[in-house]
Amino acid sequence: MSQDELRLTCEDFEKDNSPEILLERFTDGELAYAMYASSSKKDGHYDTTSSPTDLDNDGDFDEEDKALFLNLANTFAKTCPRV
Ligand SMILES: [Ca+2]
Ligand SMILES: [Ca+2]
Repeated sequence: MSQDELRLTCEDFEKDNSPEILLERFTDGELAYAMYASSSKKDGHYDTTSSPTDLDNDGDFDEEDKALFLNLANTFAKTCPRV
């Protein structure tokens, strides 16, 4: 049985004084995919995602995957220190 791990990180790697939320998925310790969310208004509300990923494993990337990730990002963002 494989081990899946999800890692969420707050980091302002676009250097625009608004942190991005990075998601990395590891399967058996190997990075399977990574994507990030950013806040277009820099107000802590995450509404933009990077590269598409099939988060819900139904074979496509669509609004469901995007909504899933943005929900995660917005929830996690509440725990991030404010810059
Ligand atoms: Ca940023
Ligand atoms: Ca999908």
